[in-house]
Amino acid sequence: MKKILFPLLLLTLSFCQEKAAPPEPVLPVPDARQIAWQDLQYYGFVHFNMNTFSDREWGFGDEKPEQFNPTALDARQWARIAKEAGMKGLIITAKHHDGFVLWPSKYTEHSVKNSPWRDGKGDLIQEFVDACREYGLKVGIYYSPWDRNHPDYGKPEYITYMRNQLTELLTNYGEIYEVWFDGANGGTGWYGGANEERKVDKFSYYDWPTTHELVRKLQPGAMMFSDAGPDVRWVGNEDGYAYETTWSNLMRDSVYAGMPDFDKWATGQENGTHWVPAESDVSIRPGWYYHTYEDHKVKTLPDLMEIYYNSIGRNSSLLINFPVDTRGLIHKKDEEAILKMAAKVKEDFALNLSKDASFEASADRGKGYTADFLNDGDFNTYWTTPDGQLQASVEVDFGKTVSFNRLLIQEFVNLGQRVKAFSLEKEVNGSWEKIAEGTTIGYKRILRFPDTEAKKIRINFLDGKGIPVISEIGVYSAPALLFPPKITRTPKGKVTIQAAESELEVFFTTDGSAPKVGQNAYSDAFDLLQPATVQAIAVDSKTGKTSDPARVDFDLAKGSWKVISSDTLAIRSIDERANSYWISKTNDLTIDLGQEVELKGFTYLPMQARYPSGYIADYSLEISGDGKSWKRVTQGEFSNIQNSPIEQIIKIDPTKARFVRLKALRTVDGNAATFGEFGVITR
Ligand code: FUL
Repeated sequence: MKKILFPLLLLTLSFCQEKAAPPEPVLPVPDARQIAWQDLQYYGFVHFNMNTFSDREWGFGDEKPEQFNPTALDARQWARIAKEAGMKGLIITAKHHDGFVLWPSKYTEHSVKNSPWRDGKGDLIQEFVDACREYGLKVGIYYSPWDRNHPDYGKPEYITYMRNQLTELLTNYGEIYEVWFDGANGGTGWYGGANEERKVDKFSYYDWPTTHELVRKLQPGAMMFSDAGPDVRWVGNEDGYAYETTWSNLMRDSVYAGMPDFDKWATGQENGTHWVPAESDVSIRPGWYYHTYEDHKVKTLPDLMEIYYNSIGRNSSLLINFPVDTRGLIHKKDEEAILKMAAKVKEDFALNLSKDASFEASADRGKGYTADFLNDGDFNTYWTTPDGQLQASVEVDFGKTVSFNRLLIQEFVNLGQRVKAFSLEKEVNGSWEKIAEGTTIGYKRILRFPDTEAKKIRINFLDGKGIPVISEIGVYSAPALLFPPKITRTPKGKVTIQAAESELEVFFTTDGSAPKVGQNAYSDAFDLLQPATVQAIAVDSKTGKTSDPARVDFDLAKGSWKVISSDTLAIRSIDERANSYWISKTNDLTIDLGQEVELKGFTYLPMQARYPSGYIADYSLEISGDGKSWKRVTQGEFSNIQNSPIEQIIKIDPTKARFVRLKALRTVDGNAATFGEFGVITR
């Protein structure tokens, strides 16, 4: 009888036990608006406005409303794609730096109301809002304070104009979740025909406090974004990457939108005075606006997964941009890319291995704050320690050996961001072995590490601004990213094959046959001086799954070539690096191939930089046996190079040559010819 009574007594006692007192917050803490927003995590940007039609990134302000003329605009297509990609909202460029507005504002003629689109009766903000509501997406508005069209820009009158327009946007379209204020200001502009440079004092000119008050009054739930917040801040780059150490705390009074040295504030500060979390913004292509010439530069799945882990996995939200095209639609390639990313994220986090594991902490605060709240799937319940106990650890027992490669941790940041250092260990024969470590956690931190196996792991909270207050801990096994491996060759002929993830095995061929699992495994870089086709596949040995094959047709290695030029930078035209380029003042490139070859053609890769110039439009190719007397063997045009600056492949009748010269007879923009990479075809 006693045997039963004692545990019963204990059980009754523990039920009667009062919930322990919650920990004190560590300031600053998010407000209700920020708490609601932080859960969104992932949403989309739509850059679609006058620049789409002027093919620019920053319009000058002198564009004409007639230029704005999408042929098949469908905001529902944008909303469908965003929804399918798992996004929670969309933000549209209602007005960009060129001043053109997407709604029939009564304060300007520089608007869709004077464009041919929908016979001037259209309201794109309304169409956008309707589409978002239909798909259950939140609506955000980007509004550029810099306005290169407005005659009053720089004067107090313009601030009234800006507030009038914000009032239209924030009154007429229902609930807005984020208002995005861009910090850019390049000075020059059309400004109603003045064509001059107008520099404003970015700190004082806009009188931000009054504008913020207006936004708060009209849209109390809206988060305001800028470099300086007040509610959400820029991450300081346009790569979509937050930092290993990312604080949501910011010394907000020391920053303002568009300040020149914002980078040094972008990580947030441990002792920041205000809660202003980071948002990472990035475009799915190099440009924010659509340019046909970037159709071949849509980010790959490995690129997008890096962005995901380096933003959402580092205490930041993620804002991915779609440069909507001149039809008014998201390009097929961009759609495919984002949906692949969404599917991969789903796959990586399909199963939380710690869902049924048992959690035990080295210390807890008592009832209501025990370690079993760490895997209950509820962000609002948490584990924490007694006051003063900054260091503590949590053991997770899976009950059986599991394999994993991701750790996801969420701090209950509603009580402030605290953790400064933590580590992950696994138990190996009774002792602990370190797997990974991190600094800040914040709303969400995801650590990635090579596949590892354990029955028990331990997370150590090593240092913090206060006691650890942790909402959730998840453990996952993300399948390897099966993307075709990257095959590259140095000018000297060393070939490297790299899979998207280090765990994958790579098999390759150089004889034109298809690569097969188990045959010819790649381990180290190898020499390949002569023309050959390299093909490779990546294989996940755990699942046996393989990637699509990668294939590169190499011709002669360039190690013994010489560029004949007094400009030492000319070597960049044959350095096998796609992102380097050479500007030739003489509009040609002359190469000594080091030996006589049978020439069957050549390749020209235009420069690949974000703001290119000097693409060759019309060319000629000359050859020589001695470098003195030259013969033209072909000439022609690189068709459509402006819109599609991919590698140009030109075949000729076979001829012997030791020296070759590619001449630009005309460049697309009239600037000096540029050479991304030049190669010969001898196969
Ligand atoms: C920048 C702007 O200058 C770009 O054009 C783009 O809108 C990006 C999101 O913000 O500051």
